[in-house]
Amino acid sequence: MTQRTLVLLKPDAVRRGLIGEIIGRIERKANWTISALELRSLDQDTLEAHYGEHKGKPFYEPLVAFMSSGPIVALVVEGERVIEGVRQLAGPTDPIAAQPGSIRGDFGTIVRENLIHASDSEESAERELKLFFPGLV
Ligand code: RTP
Ligand code: MG
Repeated sequence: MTQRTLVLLKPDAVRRGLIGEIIGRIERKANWTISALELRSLDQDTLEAHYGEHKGKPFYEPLVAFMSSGPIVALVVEGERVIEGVRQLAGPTDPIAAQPGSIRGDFGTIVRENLIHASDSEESAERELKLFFPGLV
């Protein structure tokens, strides 16, 4: 099943010089393709739409502050079962719980600064791709 997913390299990944490392792991996966890629800063409206499901939770405000603390890299990745696959490469949300070999397990520090976002379902992917890359066909 060929899918598309939205991946964000969060501000900690950019600040720490991990863009190449993380994108390299995605590229090394056979038959996955990067079909869009951009370095950008996120405004409050985009962040509110993107993380709307977490509004009201105690970590929401610090999450939005962190996500606007520097530029991010947004990418569209497509390929076989790529939604599940990039989540697997990323590892669990909490880097302490993430296994070595996963991106968060190898480089993550605290739960908020966990380097990467990847869409978690086909519905999320569709919504997030429209939000970040509205021109995508
Ligand atoms: P993401 O949405 O960024 O891909 O991460 P996720 O699905 O693994 O985790 P989610 O539950 O959706 O949480 C979104 C992001 O919020 C930050 N977070 N902080 N307790 C906390 O301080 C806390 N919990 C979550 C993380 O940056 C997480 O990736
Ligand atoms: Mg999430």
